[in-house]
Parts: sequence; C-alpha cells; structure tokens
Amino acid sequence: MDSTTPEALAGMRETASPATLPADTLKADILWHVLYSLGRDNERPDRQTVFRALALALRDRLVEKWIASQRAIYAKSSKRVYYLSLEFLPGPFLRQNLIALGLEKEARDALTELGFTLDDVAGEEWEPGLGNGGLGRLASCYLDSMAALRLPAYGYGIRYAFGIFHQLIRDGQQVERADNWLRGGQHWEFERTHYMHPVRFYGSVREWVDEQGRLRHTLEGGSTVMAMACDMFIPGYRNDYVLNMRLWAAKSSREFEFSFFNTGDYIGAVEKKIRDENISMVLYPNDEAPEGKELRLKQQFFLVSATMQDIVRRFRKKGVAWDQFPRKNVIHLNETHPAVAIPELMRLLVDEELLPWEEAWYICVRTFAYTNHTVLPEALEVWPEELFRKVLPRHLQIIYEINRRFLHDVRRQFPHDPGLLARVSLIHEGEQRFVRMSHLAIVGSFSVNGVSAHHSNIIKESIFNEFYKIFPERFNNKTNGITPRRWLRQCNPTLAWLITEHIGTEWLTDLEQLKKLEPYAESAGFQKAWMEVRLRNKQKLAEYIHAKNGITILPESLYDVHVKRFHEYKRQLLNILHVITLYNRIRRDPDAGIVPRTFIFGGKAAPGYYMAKHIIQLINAVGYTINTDPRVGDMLKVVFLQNYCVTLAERIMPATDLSEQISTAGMEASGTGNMKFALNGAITIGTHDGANIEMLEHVGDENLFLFGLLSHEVEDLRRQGYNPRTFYETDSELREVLDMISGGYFSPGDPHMFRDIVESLLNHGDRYMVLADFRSYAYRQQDAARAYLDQPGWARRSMLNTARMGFFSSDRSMGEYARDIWGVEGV
Ligand code: Z57
Repeated sequence: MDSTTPEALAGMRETASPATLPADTLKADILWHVLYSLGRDNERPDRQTVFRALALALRDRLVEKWIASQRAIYAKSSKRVYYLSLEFLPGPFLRQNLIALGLEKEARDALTELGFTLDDVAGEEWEPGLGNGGLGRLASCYLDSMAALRLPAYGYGIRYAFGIFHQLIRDGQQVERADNWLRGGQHWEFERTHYMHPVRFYGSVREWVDEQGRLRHTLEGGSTVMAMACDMFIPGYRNDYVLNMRLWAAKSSREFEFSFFNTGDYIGAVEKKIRDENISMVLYPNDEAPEGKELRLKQQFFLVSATMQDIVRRFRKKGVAWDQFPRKNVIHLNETHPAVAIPELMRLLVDEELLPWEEAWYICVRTFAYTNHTVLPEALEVWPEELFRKVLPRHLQIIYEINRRFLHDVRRQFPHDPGLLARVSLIHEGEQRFVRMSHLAIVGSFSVNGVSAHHSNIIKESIFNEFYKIFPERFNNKTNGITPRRWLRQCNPTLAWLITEHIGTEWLTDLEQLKKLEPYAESAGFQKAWMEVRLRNKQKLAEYIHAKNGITILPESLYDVHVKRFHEYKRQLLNILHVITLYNRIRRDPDAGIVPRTFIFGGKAAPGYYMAKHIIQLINAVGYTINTDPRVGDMLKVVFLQNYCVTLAERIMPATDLSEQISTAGMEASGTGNMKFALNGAITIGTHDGANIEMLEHVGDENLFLFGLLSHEVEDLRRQGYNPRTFYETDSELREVLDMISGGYFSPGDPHMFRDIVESLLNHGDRYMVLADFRSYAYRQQDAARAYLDQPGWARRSMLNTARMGFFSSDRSMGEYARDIWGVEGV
C-alpha cells in the first residue's frame, strides 16, 4: 500500500497510541504533519515544509514528556525554581532535540527516505535570537542542564516579535536588519491563546482606611495589557524529562472589551491595540549599557507581573499558608533586569493578601536569589525616579519603604559611618534621583552570586563591598558553565565520536569523565586522529568563509578567532593592532611570518555604540588591505564573519586553534565563549580575567597563553595616573601601527576615517589599557605561533584543553545552584 495516502497515514496515527509513539513512525509523522498541520501536498514536500513537519513531530513527543514531568513535580510537591531572564538565546532546536530524544538516527533515516539530508533540513531553521550575548546564552545552557538534572524548574522570559537584529556588513560597516523570526511560523512552541494574565501600568495610588482600621493602597486608573503564554520545551538529555521556557507575548486587553471596537473610531481603536502589543515587540540590543527607556521598564514589569501571577496561582493550588512560600518557591533573578519582582511580591503580599509588612518582607528575602554578571559601572542598571513613578507608582512607594527600613537597620549596625547610608541607599540622590536596581536586588535576596571566582571576589572587595559587610552570608560564587550537549556533542559530532570511541558516552552527563582522555595525550595515533578531525572542521569553515566572504584561506593556517559582542573592554582593537604588527613585519621581510595565520572576527555592536561600530569598520578596512596585498599571500588573512549568533558559533568553535579572550583584567565577569572554544580543543590566549583564571588552574599554564596586567595592576596603574603616550613613544612597532591608522593607511579615500580610534587611545586616556598590554600580548602571540609549528605539541595541548574542561559543564554549575542556593533536588 502507498504509505503517503492520507488514509494510510491517518490509519498509522490511530494505531500508534500517543504515549507510545515508536520512533519508526517518524517518517509517517512527518508526512502526517505536512498534510494535516501544514496543509501541504505530502507527495513531494519541500525542504522548509519537511523541517516544519519534523519539528511538529518532535513537539508531539516533547509535549507528552513535559506533561509527565509536570505531573511528577506536582506529585512530589517539590520546591519550584523560577529562573527569570529578560533574555534567552536557545539557538536552533532541531539537532538539540533530536539528540536529547535519542532520535538522531531515526530522523536521518526518515529524511533520507524523503530525499533529504539532516544537514539540509537543519539548515532551514531560523534561531530565536531572544538575547544579546553571554547572559542570554548562559540562561539557555542553564535550562539545558536543569532539564538534564531533572530539576523542578521553569524558565520565564519575553517572546519578542523581533529578536537581536540581523547584522550585515556593507562597505565594511555594520548594518542592522530586523529579525522577523516569527515569520517562519511557530513550530516549536505552544501559543496559549486562552491563557492570559492582566498586567497593569501607570495610574495613581489611592490610600484609604478599611473597616478594620488598616491603611490600604489601591492602584486606580492606569492601563492594562494582557500577557499571553507561549511555551517552548527543553528536553533533558535522554532522561524523558522536559522543562518549559514560558515566554510572554503582549496582547491588547481592549480587544476583550465588547465596546472597544464599537466606539465609532475604529482605526483609532486598532492603533491603541497595536500600541499595547508593542511591549513585547523588540529586544533591546544593548549589552552591558542599558538604555533607560520607558518601554524597557515596561518590558521588565510585564515579565515580572505575568510570571508572579503564574507562580502565585501554582502556589495557591497547594492550599498552604503564605509563610510556606519560600519553602515551596525560589525565584532567581538573572541580572537586575527582573528585580522589580521584589517590590511586586511585596505588593501582592501587603496590598492584596493583607500580610503585615514584616511578615511579607520575611517571605520576600527568603524567596529571591540574584546573579550579578558585570562590574562595568555603565552596565549597573538605574532608573530615573520620575520615570519609575509614572510607570509603577505603587512599586516606587514600596521601594521607598524597603529603603527606609533598610537604612534604619544599617544606621544601627554602623552608627559611626555617616556617608555609608547614601552609598548603600536604594536611591541615588543627586540633581536627579535614580532607583539603583542592584541595591534593590541585594537587599531583597538571600543570595547574591558572581559568575566566576575572580568576579565574585571583585564584587565582595570593591563594587558591593559595603553590602558584603552588611550581609556577608549572602555573597557567594557560582562559576559559569556551558552545556556539553550543544557545545561538543552537537556542534562537533566528529570529535564527540572520537572521544566516545575511547572513553564511552558518560562524558555527556558527567563532563569530568573527559579526564580519561589524558592518557591518550602522548599517543601519536590518537594525536593524529585528533588533528585530522580538527583539520576537517577547519576545511568546512574555510568552505563557509569562501562562500560567504569570497576569501580563500588555508585550512592548515593557524585559525586565530575573536568572536563575541563588540565592546571596548573586550579589546578587539588590541587584536587588530597586533594583526597590523604582523602585517608590517611581513611587509618588511616576507620571511618574517612564523606561521600562516587566519584571523577571524565576528560579533555585533549595539546600534548606538559609535566606537564599537567604528572598530568593526577598522577591522574590515585592515582586512581589505591585507587580503589584497600580494606581498602577504597566504601568510595572513583577515576575515570578518557577519551576524555572529549561536548558529554561527556552532560552526566556528570546532574549527578554532587559538581563542582570543583578551578583556582588560577585571572587566569580563566570566566569559563563556572561552569555555566553548577550549572544550573543542582550542588553546586560549587571554588575560587574567573572569573564568580564564580558573581555566588556567584546570588546564595548566603550559596549555594556555596568559598575558597582560592583573586586575589589581590595572587599578594601581589607573590610580597612579596612566599615561598611554609613554607606550607610544617607547615602542616603535606600536607607534608605526597607530601612525598608519591615523594617517589613513587603511582608508586611503578618507585619511581621517579612523583618527578618533587612535585619539581615544592616545589623548582620551585609553580607558581599557590597550597600549599597556600591547607588548605583552605581541610576545605571547609569538609564543603561540612557535607552539603551532610543533604540531604534535599543539595536538597534546589541544587534547589536554578538552580533557580538562570537565569543571566548566553547566551541569556542575546547576548542581551547585541547586544544592547551595535553591535547596532543590532532581525529581
Ligand atoms: C551580558 O552578556 C553579560 C553581563 C551583563 O551584565 C549583561 Br547586561 C550582559 C555577560 C558578561 O559580560 C560575561 O562575562 C558573562 O560570562 C555572561 O554575562 C554570563 O554570565
């Protein structure tokens, strides 16, 4: 019988009960969805249609396991973890879900029968870019690990209609294009069109006294928007456990009012509806330099208010008293972005549940935990008091009351430090007043953690030192991690296979098992196999670069890769200064190059960040000059890959030799790209910053190239008065490079084009100490090049990097959070 007829397919569905769908029906399920869910002819479905149908077939399997997981959590009456984040960067789901469900082979077979390859079909997926960079990606690695560990957890965020912009490079400059990711249709999610919560903004607070003589606060007026739940599923690795990431989308409440469209002003009514739905329209593309816009504050409260309603609804089902709330719930704040959850819980408890303030506060401070991800002063979130009062008048009052009581306690604890109160106050007082969100988060949480050992120490010793003195027991470290399922198994299947052949599969859920590779580090045979896999990965990336940029690169060259958001503290500028240095050496002496190198850059700049965009432009200009200079030939190539995102990272990580992690010491809280590269066998060149320091401790200093000032040296130098010009004057190679840039060598049509970059270094203080670290960086780069000449030595270092990355699994991080902060166990 022809199995593609609708009758045959429908018959097959009926005979397979949903709870026991055998994997060999995957092909039938795909064809079933092509016809019944997508409304297409299933005789010759196209690639995009097959992708969508496969996604739907997998969603069927995910939802079954999710329901079962939810029942298990409910039955055990577990304490629940709520992970609140304004950003998630899950990356493409297809391969990840296939691996977790153990359906990769079945999918390949089914697709082959349909005339496709998994690579082709996976290429149809458009990743949800609902985050900017490290912070959002970390949240997604953590969900993967929470699912692997069977934690009773939920991710909560916003379903932006437009994610992080799509970056194009046009004439060497960044151009932003809207990321209309929903256009492709929502094959992975369930839109709960009947599951909504009202969220209220603006209005004014009315104070009144009730019959029992209690002072009450009621919000009057204002406007209401509905939050619609959209669920996406995160499967645990082969454990039948599935978590959900619930993303809220804004829907106008007005369309639920019968009279709304009947007012005579039909078009005006539609306009109002669209304005309401704007709240979840677009992700703010600013990483570590928040834009203090009203819409952004509304987004934060939108997430918080809808999520708190969900949490309270689930808690109420238990039928226990409010004082049990912290035993049953922990709410984790990913950065301060969702910190208004603290006054929101206070409002619910005090204004609506009529609990006394002290009791409510006792519940609050036992419920919240906060992760800080940055010490950059410009990244610490503050909101103008006026704006806060306008959007969230009752919450501002509550923050003032929290502050009054907090300062009262501080005054009693430290009576002899009058300046202290102003420094720790939740309100910054000056010409204008600001609400300090980090102070709110610290005062309202039982746990405050940094994201690497180094960063957590900086928090305690400098930026939050005074809070550390007030609440020493709250501060702790949880070093970041990455999921080995995506960042090795999925993105580097050939290396994963080589590893598994030698040490089995346990490493997938216990990354410390990679230690078992260490004995192979000296084996010539294994080294050869290792380097062959790496070379094939590098060939594939070379093909991609050729297709995208039209540049031919040597797969045997040293791939020196710097991919991450563009920010001055990450010092892509230092890297390109070194590239120009090598160029000059080759120009002077064609035999000067030690080893052929390919420099690969990628990353987005915030659209309003002038200097970051300018540095992107400089890199592209330098690349053009070098790549077209016949004297250089194969010795040096510079590539800028546009639109760095999770999908592109998955191509790059397995093909990298040298990983650039060169932030100014003290400024990168952790970094997670550093871990992804090393897990795939790249060697790091980096500063004493963030998690680099812990990576050094694990891999050993022969296997990692560290350079540059230490963070206390950066501070000392700054205090003593740092003069970047002395480096310019005393280092002739550096001087030549800077003179070329400011003299228009890379911008012959417009010699002044890059002058302000050099100005920022020489005449505006070089805030990120690029010049101070230049020479030590150049030396270390030379060490790296020499090391690369010794290929067996490089192979050994590469393998030892992989073998010693076990600690940096996000399973380890999540295990620590679960045990030390949340007090939860696997279901
Ligand atoms: C962001 O991506 C990070 C910190 C922030 O405060 C914001 Br806003 C965005 C990054 C840090 O820069 C990285 O060092 C860190 O690895 C990452 O967050 C995850 O913790």
